[in-house]
Amino acid sequence: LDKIIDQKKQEVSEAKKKISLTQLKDAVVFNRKTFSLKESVKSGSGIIAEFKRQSPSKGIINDKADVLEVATSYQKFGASGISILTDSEFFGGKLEDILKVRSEISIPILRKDFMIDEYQFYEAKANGADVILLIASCLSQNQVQEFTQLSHELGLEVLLEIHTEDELKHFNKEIDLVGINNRNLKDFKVDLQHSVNLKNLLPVDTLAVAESGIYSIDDFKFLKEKGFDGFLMGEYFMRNENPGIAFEEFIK
Ligand code: IGP
Repeated sequence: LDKIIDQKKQEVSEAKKKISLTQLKDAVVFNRKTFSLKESVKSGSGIIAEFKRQSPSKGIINDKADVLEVATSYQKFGASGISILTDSEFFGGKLEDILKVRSEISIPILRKDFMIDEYQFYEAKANGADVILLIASCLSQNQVQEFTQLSHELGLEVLLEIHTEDELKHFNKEIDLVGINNRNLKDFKVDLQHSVNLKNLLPVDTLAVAESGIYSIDDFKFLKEKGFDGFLMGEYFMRNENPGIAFEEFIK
């Protein structure tokens, strides 16, 4: 994780040299009205389907699928939102993937990345994201608060990712959705029951998203029964040559 953060800091400082904040604010997309993930999770399947080419723990997952094709199918078959990895170094993603699909779909898009600098929130907005991820284990409580405020000023919603009881202190009532990562980012182990226990420590009206390691209908049903509102799923769909069809099969 430290390695990722270091790399990210470097990337952000490079990006700042190439594109100024003013340029980001001048982007056509910057002033668009965003879609609400909160609303769509409440009213739909709750599944946030992810587009992810590779990851540090799994290596290459799918380097052939086309982001536009996949995103279009995810929407068509009933996803509540789409998560797009934009980290290039470790996940093989790019910001332009969001921009590319933005005008073609009308469900919220989560920019899935390691957010550590204000600049990235402007980037997210300028490229068509609706929601951003804040990972508690990468940020101080103060940063979470400041970044949440900035996100809201920009019209972006916030998904706060936690994994431990200790990280509950990063929660505040301004946060739109809380993601509980079933996967420990340090050793990559998946434990669904651990997530259920954590969820039960949150205020009852919190919109809770179960993240990662959902590999079967049974996993999904279990988490739904335990009261999760949202389900962030990537690998299960992306492993297939055609992730959109895999999603269709799963949801019917
Ligand atoms: C999806 P999975 O196991 O379905 O592919 O997981 C998503 O939860 C995972 O990609 C993720 C992630 C993250 C990736 C959750 N939190 C933080 C990068 C950074």
